[in-house]
Amino acid sequence: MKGIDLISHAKNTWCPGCGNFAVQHILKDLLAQMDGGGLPLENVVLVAGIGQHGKLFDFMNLNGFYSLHGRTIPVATGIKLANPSLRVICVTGDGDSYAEGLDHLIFAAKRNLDITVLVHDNRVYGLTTGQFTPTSPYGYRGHSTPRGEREMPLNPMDLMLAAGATFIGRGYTGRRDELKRLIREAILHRGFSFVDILQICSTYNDLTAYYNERVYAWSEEDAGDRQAAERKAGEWNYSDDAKIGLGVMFRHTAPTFEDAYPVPGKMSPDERAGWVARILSERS
Ligand SMILES: Cc1ncc(C[n+]2csc(CCOP(=O)(O)OP(=O)(O)O)c2C)c(N)n1
Ligand SMILES: [Mg+2]
Repeated sequence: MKGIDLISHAKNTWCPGCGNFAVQHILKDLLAQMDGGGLPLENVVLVAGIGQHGKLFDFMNLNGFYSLHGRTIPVATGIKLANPSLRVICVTGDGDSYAEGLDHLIFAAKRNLDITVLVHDNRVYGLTTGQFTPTSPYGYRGHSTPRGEREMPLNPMDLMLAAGATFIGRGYTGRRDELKRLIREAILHRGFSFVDILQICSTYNDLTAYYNERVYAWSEEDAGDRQAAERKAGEWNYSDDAKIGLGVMFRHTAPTFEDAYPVPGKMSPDERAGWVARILSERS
């Protein structure tokens, strides 16, 4: 993989101003830097969901898997367990992970599976042209809510804290340097790392002014304190004067799923079948 351009030659079809560009370029820069700093590109696997965000898979030259809608995490789980030495990064959408694939997100966090989940949270179904998602703002008007959304948004930060994620952060594509640092730390974290990336959908949900007025950087001194994290998670209550904190909200060290169920690295298919048979026979 050395020496190749991480941006692929596939024709880019994102709208001008789409937040996905920021994430793409941050990943490109970060992974190139990390390649020279102990994380070889050939050990990185990108797993994409289905949506505008999922096109990242086409637009980057990385090893990976273009999965089904809502199914990045089951695919990432299989990859990680088959070869725990790989760094597995899921790029997923708010529809992908907070609607269709929500159960996978919760249980991967609970297991503390050592993967990174980056949610491109544009708070809308972008690819399918503007239907509401679990994080769409109250009152959001789109094709499926012409009179305005009448449910309050899901709070992914509360959810991930309750589920047991050991690294929880929130970034904003309008604050690129901070977002880059956050994604870097998430990738380096050992255990389940989750970043909710606030990004606009320039066609269906342009919240640029709303975010720019409200975002600020959290103090991270108390990132290991669960009660402080609970307070931070609940701080953005979606009222007009609410502030939106950015950065690492919670960070905690705990045994990973792979620590609890050590999976040998390289094995032939026959060796692996024998290994699984041995485990199953232990039950009787
Ligand atoms: C099982 C399944 N259900 C529905 C769809 C249709 N579908 C494709 S993308 C998408 C929504 C994508 O929204 P999100 O995950 O927020 O991604 P975005 O386009 O906003 O990046 C839907 C409903 C599908 N492809 N597969
Ligand atoms: Mg979306």
